Amino acid sequence: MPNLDICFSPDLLPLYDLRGRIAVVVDILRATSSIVTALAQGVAHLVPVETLEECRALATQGYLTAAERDGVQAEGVDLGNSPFGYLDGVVPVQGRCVAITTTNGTRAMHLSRAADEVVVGAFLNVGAVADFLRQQGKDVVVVCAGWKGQFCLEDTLFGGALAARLAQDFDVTSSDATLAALDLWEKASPNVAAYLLKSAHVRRLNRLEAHKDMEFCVRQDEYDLVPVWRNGEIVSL
Ligand code: 3SL
Repeated sequence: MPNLDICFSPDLLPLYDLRGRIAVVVDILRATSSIVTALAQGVAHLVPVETLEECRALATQGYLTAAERDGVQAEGVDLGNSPFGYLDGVVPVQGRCVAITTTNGTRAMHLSRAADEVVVGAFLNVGAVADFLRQQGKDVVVVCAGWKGQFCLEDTLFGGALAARLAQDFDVTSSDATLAALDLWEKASPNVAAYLLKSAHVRRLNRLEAHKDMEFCVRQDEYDLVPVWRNGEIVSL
């Protein structure tokens, strides 16, 4: 039976061997939720880059640019990191390609490159990701983007939700990290939005008046798509 493990922070990745495994990178608030939403709204592909300079440079190749630092949209780009940037129609996104850089989410993706496959996970597509992982039958590591190396409740909850859905098909009991995430999910799942009100990131987003983003990002199974990062591009399978 394949194993499902959880890495609580990208800074812990040196302790994990991702080779031969699938990495599910998750940054519920908000990078991976925004990436899933972008693809659902018809974005052709996204290129996750590490620096603002790389992101802005891709504009010359026709890319829309999306960039966030410390929760705020960077200067001189088309979009920030809110999923509503892809939904509100202010910037038409259908058929466009997007260069994206965020404080933690795109960093976690780059640090997960050793995996056989890098999958983008969010509550918005958790069921589709679970189905994909079942089909692949490989060991999985959920890579939580966290916040500047620190543990985050919301990404851990996603790990617990995914483990709960895969409990029949994967070993979800060998890793204490997965067991902890499952326990947390059991406590929070009756009302994820209410549970997350106490989290550091929700308090941070509320200060930025982005509370509706959190309410959107905790919706489960909104989109039936599995984004994978292949050949430098995040595409929907
Ligand atoms: O760090 C990130 O990748 C972002 O998702 C953080 S924020 O939600 O835009 O503040």
